[in-house]
Amino acid sequence: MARLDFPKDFVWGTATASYQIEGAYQEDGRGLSIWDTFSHTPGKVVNNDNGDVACDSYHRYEEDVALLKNLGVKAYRFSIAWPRIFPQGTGEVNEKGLDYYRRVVDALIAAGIEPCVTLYHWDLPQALQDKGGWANRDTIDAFVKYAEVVFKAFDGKIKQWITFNETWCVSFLSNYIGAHAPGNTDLQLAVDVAHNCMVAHGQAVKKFRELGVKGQIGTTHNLYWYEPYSTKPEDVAAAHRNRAYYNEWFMDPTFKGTYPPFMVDWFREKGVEVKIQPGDLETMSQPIDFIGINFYSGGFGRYKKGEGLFDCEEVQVGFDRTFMDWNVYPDGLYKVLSWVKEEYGDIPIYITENGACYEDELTADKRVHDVLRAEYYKKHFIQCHRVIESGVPLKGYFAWSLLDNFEWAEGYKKRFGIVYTNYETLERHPKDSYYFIQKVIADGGLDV
Ligand code: GCO
Repeated sequence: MARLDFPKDFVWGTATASYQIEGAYQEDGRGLSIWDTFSHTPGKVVNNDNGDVACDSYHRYEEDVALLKNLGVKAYRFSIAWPRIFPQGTGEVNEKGLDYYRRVVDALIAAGIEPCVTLYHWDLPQALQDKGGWANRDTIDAFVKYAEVVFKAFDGKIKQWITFNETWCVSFLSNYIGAHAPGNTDLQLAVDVAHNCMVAHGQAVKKFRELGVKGQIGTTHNLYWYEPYSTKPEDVAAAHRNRAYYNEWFMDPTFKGTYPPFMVDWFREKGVEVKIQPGDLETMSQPIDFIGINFYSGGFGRYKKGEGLFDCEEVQVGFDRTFMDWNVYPDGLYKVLSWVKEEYGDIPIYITENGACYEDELTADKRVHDVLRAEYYKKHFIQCHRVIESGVPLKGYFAWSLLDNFEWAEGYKKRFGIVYTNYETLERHPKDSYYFIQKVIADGGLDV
């Protein structure tokens, strides 16, 4: 048996997002977001579920904070719903919306937990979507205005700020694949959206510096670890394209102020151009204080003409899979974090999401023995430790998620929580994985 101790100042936390947990979708002046529209459109979400009530955290946030406190985390990552602050995306500030987050932030601070705020976790005001959404550059200005209001309202209380959550999902998943709101299927649109979001990120960072807001600012990208199935050049190239679609397409602009040229060429062959205006690349690559990485999975790819967008097919090599059908690839976490350091330097890294979906059963005595989820966490903690030992500046880890919640297009069927949500009574019940993480935090490490 070996003992793995984490650095004393390692930040343990959990994460959630506004639309996934809050509910109260029409309360206190909240405007509608693209997720209200999408989830209220029949056929878009499994079971036609929606976030009208979700976990009702809008009213039960104190219970959630108590769960966090009992878990022993140092930080909690949550997102602010833009349509609560600006119901129409721009215009008058809705103070009642800000008040809700004031209550949450104050409750966290009183419990000794550092609030980590995501400004954009996908709930774009519908009023802005009606004018073209992220494909319209006016949305960039609206975002910066919204960010400014939130920066000023919470300056000094927030340790970590994240501009965007998973720009890949905001762009390609939502505007090319069409699985998420607003549900478009247009590759040019997706590339435009990705670009505009990254410009908006950069402008928000500039505004943050200009205002002298306290705390640190960064962004969160969802990275995957794709490897070539063989050393054949065509397999290596195909797997690289697939990886770059998630990783380099977002990481290069953020850190290098460039797009990967081989991907630009690939898109151009498909008739798609990146529309860069003067100054954009410099704006996108504003220095940031840390990078947030959401990591769930990875895999192996090989060349196959006509397969997907990149002539790359995924090869099954016998990974365990979660209930989302995602490969469990803890080694991939080690590899991707090592790659980030190698490719982008010594930027402090936070895993802003990692976790797993499994089928859970609530026992008569209100327990959930989620052995597979606890094991998933353990395997990934081991890789976190290993990567820190190797010299990668990994500073913290946020488990996705504190509680079962609205899993976007998958509705409520897919549970990611370390706390079970009973959607009928809205009661919360900590699962075994919660107690596992609680012990790791209390012990400052784990025995393996
Ligand atoms: C994402 C989002 C989360 C998801 C989680 C599980 O990564 O897609 O940030 O909101 O719920 O990742 O799919």
